[in-house]
Amino acid sequence: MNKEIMRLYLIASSGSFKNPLGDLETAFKSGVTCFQLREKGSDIKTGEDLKDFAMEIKSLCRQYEVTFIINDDVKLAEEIEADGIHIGQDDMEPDMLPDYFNDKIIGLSVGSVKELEASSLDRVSYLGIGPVFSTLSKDDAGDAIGTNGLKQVVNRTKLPTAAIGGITEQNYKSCLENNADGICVISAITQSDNIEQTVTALLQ
Ligand code: TZP
Ligand code: MG
Repeated sequence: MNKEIMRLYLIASSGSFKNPLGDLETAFKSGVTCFQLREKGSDIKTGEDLKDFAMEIKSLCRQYEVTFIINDDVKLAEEIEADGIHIGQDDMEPDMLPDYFNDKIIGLSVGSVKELEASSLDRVSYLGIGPVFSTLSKDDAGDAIGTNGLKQVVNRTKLPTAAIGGITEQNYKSCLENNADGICVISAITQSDNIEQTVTALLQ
């Protein structure tokens, strides 16, 4: 997998934006390189609604050459033929994913060197590492590992890496300076008043 896909990785759910498709289009047009649909929270889409929404995002992703990843939902990822799937430490083991994903991108969350060493990485394409800084976007994210924790994991893997958790315009460079291939954000972009400006800043 091309490491450049990790450069600016956005995660959002259908409820993250006031105008989801319009705001996503702005983000993609401005230079987001990878998008993960992570349908969590109070106001979520399910069933056909979710599938239709995911198909609309897929066509936007194709238009702007953004890689499209589905969080956790194996069935949805297969149905809409997403580019890949992202799984956490508490989800299905990467080895247990159906053969369908053999030629797809498989992302895994890792929070420490210990977790990295305990993970089965044969089928894993990239790592999401964090939370680097404290975050309000994920209840069970765990303690922040800091840029030191990030560096320790990054330096022990050859896989492409994206730093995640509490990343902002102010601190993103410290993640890249510690050798992460890219940054992965939710709130920095979903809560921005000017998505184009924020994306541009995160790409400097
Ligand atoms: N996994 C680890 S931290 C996190 C996820 C999904 C949330 C990141 O959100 P934010 O708003 O960029 O801190
Ligand atoms: Mg998960």
